[in-house]
Amino acid sequence: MSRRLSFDIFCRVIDNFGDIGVCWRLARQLAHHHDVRLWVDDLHSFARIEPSVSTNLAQQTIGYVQVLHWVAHMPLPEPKQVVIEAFACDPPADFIQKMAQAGSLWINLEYLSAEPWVESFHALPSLQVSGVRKAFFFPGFTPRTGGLLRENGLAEERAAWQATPQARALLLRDLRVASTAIEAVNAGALLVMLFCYAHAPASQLLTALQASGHSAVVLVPAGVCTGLARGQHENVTVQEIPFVSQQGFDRLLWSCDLNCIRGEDSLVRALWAGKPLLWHIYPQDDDVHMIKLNAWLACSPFPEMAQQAIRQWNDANAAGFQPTMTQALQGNHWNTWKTQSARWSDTLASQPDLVTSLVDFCLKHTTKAKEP
Ligand code: TRH
Repeated sequence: MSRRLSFDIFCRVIDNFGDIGVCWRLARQLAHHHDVRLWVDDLHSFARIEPSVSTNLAQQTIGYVQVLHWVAHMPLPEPKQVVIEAFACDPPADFIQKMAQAGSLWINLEYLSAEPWVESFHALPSLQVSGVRKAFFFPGFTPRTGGLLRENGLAEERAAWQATPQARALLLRDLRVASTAIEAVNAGALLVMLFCYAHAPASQLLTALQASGHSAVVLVPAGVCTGLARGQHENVTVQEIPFVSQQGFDRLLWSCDLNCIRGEDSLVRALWAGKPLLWHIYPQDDDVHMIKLNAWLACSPFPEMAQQAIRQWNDANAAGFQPTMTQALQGNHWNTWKTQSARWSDTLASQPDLVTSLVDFCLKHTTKAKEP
């Protein structure tokens, strides 16, 4: 058992659920062995993905994580040994001064990218005016990056879940999915998760599913793709479901045959599901996101038809998406996509996970710091 460390994690919710999604997974995993305090500025977004969060408390403990509502002018406690700011979210200036006095190690957890430059920037130190030691920690898809968030025993948990089809039916029933839709899935209809941004060509996806010859049930979390009519579209049922906890979300992804996911955290979770996926990447100015998308596709083993469908799913005009996706869902294209998705999941899971790499790094750089 390695030395116990103490961590502060700062999370500022810019939009959506990815900021808190990543921080909450990180906090929960670190808290298995370490002392963790999570600062969050938006408890309402947090409560959408973690139902045990109380939105009116300044402090609360959830599992083994101490959660602070991060607001302006709050009393500032003594910093922990390691202070992680997620996505350059700027801890308060007075707190940084305290970090300098306490000798804390400061880590900026960066966004996930498969671009090749990430390997050379990962874990680089940078001297701060405050005198605090700061390092940039990059998640990534290769062993020379910080890796991906992955809990111990996740593959076993997924395998046990997938070996129990009744569990999927019960989960769908708990989410109030229509019994006719559950029966269709039990009889072999494709189960599809649709968690994307509003500009995704979702109606083209329905047409592609219709044209591919599969029956399908498409699950859409509340508030997502609000322009897409819920209900029956020929052989495809669009079923709205409520938001669920992160654990419930994982189980949904493990249960689906095709996962349309977005952002950062749900991409990683869909990779761990090992099923074909359509990534709707977070859009950035000047199409910078397409560079990120192409870098990720270049390191993926997905067949060309699937890669093209993913590019077109993200294309501003969605040109050609529907016919490509129809083909990608059929015959050898679909079978190869399924096989390669499972293989890539296993390959990525054989690499060190982000928390293991992060803790190793912190153990090396905190030997002289005070114990928690
Ligand atoms: O919600 P996202 O689009 O979030 C982000 C933010 O926009 C962020 O600013 C941006 O930088 C980043 O994307 C790239 O997508 P993401 O990252 O997949 O986060 C969604 C989280 O919500 C993830 O942790 C899974 C969780 N979730 C649940 O726990 N339950 C649910 O029912 C659903 C639908 C999602």
